[in-house]
Amino acid sequence: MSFDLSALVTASAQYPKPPNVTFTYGTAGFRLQGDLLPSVAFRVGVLAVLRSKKMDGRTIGVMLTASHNPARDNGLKVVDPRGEMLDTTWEPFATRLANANDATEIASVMEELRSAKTIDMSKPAHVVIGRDTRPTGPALVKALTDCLTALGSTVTYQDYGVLTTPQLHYIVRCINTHGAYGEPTEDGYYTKLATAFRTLVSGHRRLSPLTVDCANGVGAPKLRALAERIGEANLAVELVNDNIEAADQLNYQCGADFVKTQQNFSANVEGRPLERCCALDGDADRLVYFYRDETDHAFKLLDGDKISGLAAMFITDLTRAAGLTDLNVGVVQTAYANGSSTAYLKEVLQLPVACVCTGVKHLHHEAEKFDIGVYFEANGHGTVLFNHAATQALSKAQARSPAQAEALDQLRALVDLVNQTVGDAFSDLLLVEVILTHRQWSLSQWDHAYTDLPNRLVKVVVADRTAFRTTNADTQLVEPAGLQDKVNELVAKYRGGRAFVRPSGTEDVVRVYAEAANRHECDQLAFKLGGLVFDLAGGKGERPAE
Ligand code: G16
Repeated sequence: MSFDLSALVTASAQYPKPPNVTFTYGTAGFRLQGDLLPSVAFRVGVLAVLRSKKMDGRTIGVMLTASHNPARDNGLKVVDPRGEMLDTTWEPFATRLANANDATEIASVMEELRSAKTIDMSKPAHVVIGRDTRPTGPALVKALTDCLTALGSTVTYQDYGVLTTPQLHYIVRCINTHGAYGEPTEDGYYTKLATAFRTLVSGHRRLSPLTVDCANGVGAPKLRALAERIGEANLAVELVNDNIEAADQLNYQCGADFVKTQQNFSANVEGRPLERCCALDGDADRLVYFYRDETDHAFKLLDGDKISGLAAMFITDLTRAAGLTDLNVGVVQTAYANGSSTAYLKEVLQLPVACVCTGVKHLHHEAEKFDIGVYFEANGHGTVLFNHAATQALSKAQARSPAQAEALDQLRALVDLVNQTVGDAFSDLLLVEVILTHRQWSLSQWDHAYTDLPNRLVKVVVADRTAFRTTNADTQLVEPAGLQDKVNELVAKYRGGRAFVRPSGTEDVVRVYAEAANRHECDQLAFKLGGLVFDLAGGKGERPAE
C-alpha cells in the first residue's frame, strides 16, 4: 500500500462505527439519520479514492444528500467518472467498508478490494465533493476530507460546497472530459443550460410564469441563479418554498415527493386558475408538474411518466423532421410507471419501452442501449441520453430544407440542454418549458395525451424490510415465501388491477403500489395489500387503512 497506515489509524479513531447499526449501499447510496453517518462518510473516502485509482486517477464525486427524505436524514452517493452512479459491482465493497469497525478492518477490506479489482495503489486519486443544505452536511464533509487527507499525497480533492446533486454529476463529467462536456464549475453549468434554452425558445411566444416549489432545499438558490442567467424575458419563474434557513422545513409538506405521493398541492401553492406549477425535491434531481383543473377544480399531476411521454413525443417528431429516422429512440421505465403511460408510448408513439428495477442507476444503463434513450421514473427522476451514434449523426447531418435545418439545430441544442449524467430537475424543467413553448400548450393540453389509471402508493413499516426480495424488475416478490401468491389473489379481485410490493432502498419501509380501473377500487386494493404486508411481516406503527 502506498499510504501511511498509521495516519489512517489515527484519523479513523475519531470516526468509530456506531454499534448496532448495519449500513447498506442502497438505491442511491447510503441513507440514514445524519448523525449516524460520520463513520460512513470517512469510509466512503476510502472507496472513492480506490475507485479513482482504479480509473487511472480520473475524478470521482461524492454527493452528500438525502434527497426527498426529512431534514434529520442525510446520505452519501459516489459518482463515477462519466457522471453516472457508482458501478454496481463496487456496491458490496462500499457496504463492507461502511460496516468496518476500525482501522484494521478498513485496511483489510481495502486490501480485498485492491486485489479483487487489481488496483495500482501508486496511481493518483482525485475526489470532488458537493452537499445539499442539510445541517449535518458540514460534519460529514469534515469526516470525508479527514479520510482523504489521511490517505496520503497521491490523493487530492476539491470541496465545491453546496450544490444540487445533478450539478456535482455534471462537474465530474466536465473534469474527466477536460471541458468537452462543459466548464467544470457551477457557473459553467448555468451558462451551458441557459445558452441552450435561449436558443431553443428563440422566435417563440413565451409562456405564462411558472410557480416552482423548491422543497425548501438547495434548488431554491440554485434555480434563482440559473433563472437570472436565462433572463426573465425568456423564463419567468416564481419560487415558493425557498426557505433554506429553517432546516426542519426541508421537504416538509412540499417538494416533488410530497406532491407525487400525496397527489395534492404542496404548502404555499394554491393552484390558482391557469397557474402552472411544478415541484423539485430536496436535492433538485426530481421534477413533477401539477395544476388545478379548470372544469372540476381537482388537483392534476403531471409526473415523470408524463414528462417522459412529452419528451419522447417531441424528440421523435424532431428526429423525423431532421431526416434522422435511422436513429432508434426508446424509453425506459420502472414498475411504478402508470399503465396508461406505457400504452401511450407503445401504441400512440410506437416506441420500444423497457422496464427495469427502481433506481436511476438501472434506468440509465438500459437507456444507453438506444441511440436516443428517454428514461424517467414516475417520481420525476430522469433524463435523455444521446449516444455516440446519435451525436455523430447530428454533427454530420446536412439539411436539405430550411425545416430540416431548424429541426437539426433544435436537436443539437437539446443535447446541451439535457444533463446527460443523471436526472436533473433544472434541465428537465427547461426541457418541458421548451416543448410547451414550441407547442404553445397549457398544462391541461399536455395532460390530454392520455389519462392516468388511478394509482396509490402506500408505505408500510415492518420489522425487517431486508426480508423482502423481488424479481422481474421489482414486479414480483420472491421472499417472504408465499406472499406473492397472496398478492396475486387480491389483485385478481379488482378490475384493471395491478400491484407490487418492494422494499425501499432509501427509507426503512416497504412500498406497496396499486393501480385499478377506478379510484375507489385502487385505494381499496392498495390499502388491503398494505394491511396484508403489515400483518404478515410484523408491521410497526399504524396499520395502513383507507
Ligand atoms: C432515489 C433514486 C431513485 C429512486 C428513489 C426511491 O431517489 O435515485 O432512482 O426512485 O430513490 O427509491 P426507493 O423506492 O428504493 O426508496 P432520490 O431522489 O431519493 O435520490
